[in-house]
Amino acid sequence: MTTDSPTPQAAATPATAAAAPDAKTAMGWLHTARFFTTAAQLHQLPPVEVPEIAFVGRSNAGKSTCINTLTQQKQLAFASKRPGRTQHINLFALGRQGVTDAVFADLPGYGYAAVSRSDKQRWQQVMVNYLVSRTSLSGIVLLCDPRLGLTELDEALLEIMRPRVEQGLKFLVLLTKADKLTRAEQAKVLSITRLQAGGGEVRLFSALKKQGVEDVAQLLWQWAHPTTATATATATDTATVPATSPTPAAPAPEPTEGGT
Ligand SMILES: Nc1nc2c(ncn2[C@@H]2O[C@H](COP(=O)(O)OP(=O)(O)OP(=O)(O)O)[C@@H](O)[C@H]2O)c(=O)[nH]1
Ligand SMILES: [Mg+2]
Repeated sequence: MTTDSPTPQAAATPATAAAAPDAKTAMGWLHTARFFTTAAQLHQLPPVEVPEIAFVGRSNAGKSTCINTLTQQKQLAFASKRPGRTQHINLFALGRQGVTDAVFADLPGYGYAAVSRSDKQRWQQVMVNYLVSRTSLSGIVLLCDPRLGLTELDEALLEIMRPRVEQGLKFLVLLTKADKLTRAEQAKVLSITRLQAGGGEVRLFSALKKQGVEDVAQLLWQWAHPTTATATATATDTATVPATSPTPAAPAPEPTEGGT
């Protein structure tokens, strides 16, 4: 059912996780992702009634590329070698047969040196407001370039999120661009980040080598379907999403070996 005036659902209600679907089901579900809306300000975002999962992290960490890889779509989110490419909160709707059962949010990155101080402060405020007050937010994927590790800004974000995580908000640290590391380096950074994440979920991911994709797909499916035991979307868990969606204006390149 699609409602005209959706009421945001209570955020982070602890719920029993559904059994993991097989990788094919999870990947098929992710492939249903379509552009929903874009906004520069939090108040411009429409409320949604379904679980919303935000992709956050430093600029250039690989957030947009990760969304494109998970959804198996080359141009859904804007990805670029140039840091600071994503400048709005972009929402994508997921769900079979046009019935939305989850929303992904691609957020602009932080820590991009070339942005003016006032722009940085304005954006950080938008992001903090979003993370603290977005009622539909039910999961966060914090993307991190493992060559940098969790930086001060990432730690600050973890601190801001702590109260909501304690209330049941799902949380995953994704170590991107794993193809840039040797196996030994991967193992080392995984164990260090696990300690830093305080027992939270941590995974290695490579858009280039498709490493970790199915595993993350299954985890996100579980996040989005906390109370259902099957892969079928429930009729009541819907957001108001246009039947047809505008397409992003600019193409997004595939990750390349040259990507930083
Ligand atoms: N080698 C490699 N490069 C990657 C991978 N993921 C992303 N990249 C590259 O990293 C660069 C930045 O990727 P984006 O997805 O635009 O990063 P972002 O986090 O969305 O950046 P902002 O929008 O600026 O916050 C691009 O050149 C990508 O091709 C990966 O898994 N492996
Ligand atoms: Mg981006």
